[in-house]
Amino acid sequence: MPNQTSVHPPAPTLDASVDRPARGHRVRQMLLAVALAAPGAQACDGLSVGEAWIREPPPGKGTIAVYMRLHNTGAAPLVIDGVTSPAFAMGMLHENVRDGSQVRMRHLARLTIAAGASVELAPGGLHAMLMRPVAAPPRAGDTVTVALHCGDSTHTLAVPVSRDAP
Ligand SMILES: [Cu+2]
Repeated sequence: MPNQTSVHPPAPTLDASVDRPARGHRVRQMLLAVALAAPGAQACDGLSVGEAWIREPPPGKGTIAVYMRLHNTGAAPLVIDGVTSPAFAMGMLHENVRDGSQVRMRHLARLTIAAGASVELAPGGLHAMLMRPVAAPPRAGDTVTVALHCGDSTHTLAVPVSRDAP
């Protein structure tokens, strides 16, 4: 999938205009995850996730940003190569890139966490973005199921939605 670059608004309320093929990409990822979820295929082993939260989107907006702290407790680098949610048709990793006076979001195909290292997904920096909710967008107090993909395995967590950082 080509890099997606979009203007980042003051709050992460972007309605990303992303092409159709991304949906097929996600479906393929999910099928792969199902097909290869055999015992022994545990690329997410060692991944520890904390402090996960989702900022409540403004009324009428369906794109949400997901923040969390990722820690690789394993002895080998860990690669996260996708983010999905059953509540959204599309998800991706984004990084914020400063471009003059503007901050743009760029699609990140994979995120590598060194052995023993931590990576923060936080406002203003790296984040996961979920787009095209399949039902009404989540509100504060809801939880959203989010799956982090590590090759052919996934790490799934329930992420609370709140108006501000918890
Ligand atoms: Cu984003």
